[in-house]
Amino acid sequence: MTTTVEPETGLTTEMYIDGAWTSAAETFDDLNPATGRSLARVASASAADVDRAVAAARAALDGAWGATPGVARGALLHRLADLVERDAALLARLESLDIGKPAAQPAMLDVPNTIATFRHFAGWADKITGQTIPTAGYMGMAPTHSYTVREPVGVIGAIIPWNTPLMIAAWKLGPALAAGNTVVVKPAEDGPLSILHLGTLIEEAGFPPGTVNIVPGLGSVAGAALVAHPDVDKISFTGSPEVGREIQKAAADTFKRVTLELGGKSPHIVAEDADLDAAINGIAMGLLFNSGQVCAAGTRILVHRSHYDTVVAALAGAASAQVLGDPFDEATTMGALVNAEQQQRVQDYIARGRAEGGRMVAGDESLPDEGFFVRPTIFADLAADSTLAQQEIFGPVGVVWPFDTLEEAIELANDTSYGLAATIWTSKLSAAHSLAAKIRAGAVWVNGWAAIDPALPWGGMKASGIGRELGWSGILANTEEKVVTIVL
Ligand code: TXE
Repeated sequence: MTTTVEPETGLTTEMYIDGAWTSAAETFDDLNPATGRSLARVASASAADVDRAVAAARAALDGAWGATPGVARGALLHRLADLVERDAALLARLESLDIGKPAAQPAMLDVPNTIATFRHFAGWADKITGQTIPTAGYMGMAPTHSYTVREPVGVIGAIIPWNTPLMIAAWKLGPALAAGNTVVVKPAEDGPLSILHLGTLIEEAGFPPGTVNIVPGLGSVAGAALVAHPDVDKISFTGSPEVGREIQKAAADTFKRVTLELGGKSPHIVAEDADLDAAINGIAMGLLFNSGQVCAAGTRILVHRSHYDTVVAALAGAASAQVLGDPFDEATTMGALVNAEQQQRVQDYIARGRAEGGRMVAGDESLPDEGFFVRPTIFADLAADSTLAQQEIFGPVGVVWPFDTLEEAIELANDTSYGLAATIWTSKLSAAHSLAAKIRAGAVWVNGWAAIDPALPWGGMKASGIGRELGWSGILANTEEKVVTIVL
């Protein structure tokens, strides 16, 4: 099979600092995952470029943006949402080109969710309130009138992964800007293009220069410079646990606030009374969407023994039916992985699954001649402590187990270092609530996978990260609380 995606002309590839598009001394190659060929040479920000971006962000905070009232910040976020809506087709195309997603996926999720996120946080911008707190005047102290205010944290470094770049950039920009912060965005090496186009829309919307700066570049250079920078107040990071751990350690030197979203190994529990067709569809989607490169991918599939053979066979069928190829070919249902390293990493995991005694019920079929593809792969009969059962693969690979009792299902579901999300398939309300209470995960979905919404808090327990994004929790994470006490 040959792919038809060709390099584009007219892509935005420079840095956006202090309201101006600027070239960098060095560039890096952004590859097209469907072909393995270069898509664009993109500016690679140096530590000095990051310095300029942080200085611009600080100046905007102390200047025009800091003086912009909530209602005006909300209006700008709405204007940005309008512009994303206007350029929806282009942004979706950029996401498919850069990440390899089948064209229908960014049009269905990434772009609409980005618009919804900016609109949701536009609504919060003039509604960020504190509390009035009664005090008792203990120990002979004078009574006081005390109240809290929520102030912006300051300059926020937003470090973005490549799996859903535009949407995750919006998840960090929306609450940060609504709350009055300024932001320096560091897109991932493999997914800068949609965020750079978003930069042109931020400029067009009329945010004051320096409010949002975008510094594409290498994690070890631009990312590390942002994390170490003494004038950055907070890092909001989505990526691997390894880098998340390094960020938290480095942030300690300057007492930066951190929000970390570090992926997962999320379970599905299919109870005896589940609607099996809905469960099978949801599980297949949770495994195959974005080629499994989803932090909440449901890769640990726990099925009541009475349905085990049916679910294993149905998932094997769904995996084998996937058509891999050019994201712009309408027949394509699954794209490539983002780069050669991810492809190799996932292939190594599959080899490990076989070596550890897994029964491979789907996978191993032919691949397109070029591009970073991996066939969706399902394993049955692997031990619960096997590598594939425990480690985040970030590819279209699922492991299925039977269980006999819900207690056993909970134990298996929680038997992972991660705790981002879990999905329960049951028609019993009481089972849904009692399972939801016992699962250690930041999000529990019942009878639907990945029911995300900008109004709902997002983040993980255990190794899945620290802190929450989105909704009111996103506003809390982007503000500092100050108490003002007037002695009466
Ligand atoms: O992530 P990295 P990678 C997981 C997933 C995947 C694995 C590796 O399992 O297979 O991580 O992916 C920037 N200081 N997730 O290597 O390196 C980097 O430039 C500051 C899960 O791509 O963590 C990019 O912008 N920044 C995840 C971002 O961090 C640094 C999504 C993420 O890259 C840096 C992505 C440094 N020292 C991967 N090093 C999820 N939670 O959904 C790198 N970066």
